[in-house]
Order: sequence, then C-alpha cells, then structure tokens
Amino acid sequence: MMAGYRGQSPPKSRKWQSENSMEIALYYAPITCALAPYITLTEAGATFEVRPLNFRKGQHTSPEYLKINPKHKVPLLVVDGRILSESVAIQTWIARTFPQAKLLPADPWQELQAISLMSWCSGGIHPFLARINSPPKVCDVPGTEENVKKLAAANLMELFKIADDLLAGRDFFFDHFTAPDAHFFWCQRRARQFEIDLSGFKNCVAHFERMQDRSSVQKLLAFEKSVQEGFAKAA
Ligand SMILES: N[C@@H](CCC(=O)N[C@@H](CS)C(=O)NCC(=O)O)C(=O)O
Repeated sequence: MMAGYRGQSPPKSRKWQSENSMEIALYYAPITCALAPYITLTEAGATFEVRPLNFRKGQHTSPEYLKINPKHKVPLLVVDGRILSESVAIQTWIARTFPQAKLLPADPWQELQAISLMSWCSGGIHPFLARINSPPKVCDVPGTEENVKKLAAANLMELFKIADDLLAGRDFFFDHFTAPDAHFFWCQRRARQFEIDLSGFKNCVAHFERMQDRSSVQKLLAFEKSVQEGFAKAA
C-alpha cells in the first residue's frame, strides 16, 4: 500500500477552517467514486491524509486492506482509527463534522432530500456505471458483454434525464454547492469516461463545467494526476 499524502492546510483567514484535531484518512483510488469525499473534505477545509490504493496492483484486495474493509471498495474513511464505509455515510459524516461548510442544506427536509440524492447516485446510478466497467460481473455468458453495456447505457440515459430535470434553472441541486453535487459530478465524469453521450442534457453539462471551475475539483484533478503518475513510475 502506498504511503499517505497529507491533505490541504486550510487558509488561516477562515476561522472555521482551522486545523481539525481528528486524524482523518481517506482511502482512495484514481477515477473512482472516492473522488467525491476528497472534494467535500477539501470544500470543508479539513486536514486529511489520502491513502491511495493501486487497483491495478490489487491493493484493494490485499489482506491488509481486507482487514479494514472486507468489501474491498473505496471510499473508506478512517477517523481517529474508526472506520466508516459507504459514500453516503462518509459524505454525511463530513457534512456534520464541518457544519460551517454547509455541505448539506440546513432545513431538515432539504437535508433528507440531499441524502436521498446521494443514495440515488450510489444505489441508482453507480451500479449501471459499474456494469459498464465490468460486464462479466453481472453476466459471464460469452458474447453478452456488449448487450450488458448497451442496456446499462440506456438506463443511464434515463437517469441523467432525471438529473437534468432536477438541475433545470439552477446552478446546483440546492441553492449552493452541497455534497450531492460532488457525488453527481463523479457519476457524470465516469459516464463521460465510458463515452456515454450526455451532450443532450444541457443542465448536466453546465453542472459539470461549473464543478470543474471549483478550486476543490481542480485540486482533486491535480492530485489524481500526481497519484496516477506515481503509480506509472512504480509499475
Ligand atoms: N456502495 C459503495 C460503492 C463503492 C464502490 O463500488 N467503489 C468502487 C470504485 S468506484 C470500488 O472500490 N471497487 C472495487 C471493487 O469492487 O473491488 C459506495 O457508495 O461507497
């Protein structure tokens, strides 16, 4: 497993961004949905360590990692030695721990709507992305791979249409950036990487571009590049 990278030092001028006293470590891999909590931790001004896993080398299935996460997945958050898996729980923890960052809406009903959106990203959209990534995990009958991908892509079009409607006339899912925006950004990025044509979903496209302009996302993209370069050198 690679050594951890220390996350950002928050600017001293923002009081709420002072050093958190907890030890926060994020297990992460490039390209994966672990980029969403990287974005929200950065938005929160949290000090955190990133522990990148090289999936190509099977570091997520190493006995060492399986001991802390038998699901062999990222993201995984370790807070003062306590382990939290699942994106929705991780994002909610970050939002609750850094309330000043307003990563969830303040209104309780709206907050649940945000959790509902993240659950949809995780349980509604993500499974179709996963099957495009690895069709044999859902059907290993020879010759079916393209069909699995085609069906998943068709489902994704329906889901992105729903997201497009939700984003109509707004910059973010709520009245400011919140954790679901980071989660959905990953979903859209992954779909684009699979060359799913989302250009017809103008509100999704605008959301993607707006997200890319955020410094937290730029920081993530630079970090991802550095990790990928490190992995390539070590190969
Ligand atoms: N339900 C989980 C899904 C996490 C997930 O599937 N992560 C993928 C990367 S996007 C992973 O780690 N896959 C490795 C594997 O399944 O072995 C969540 O939302 O956190």
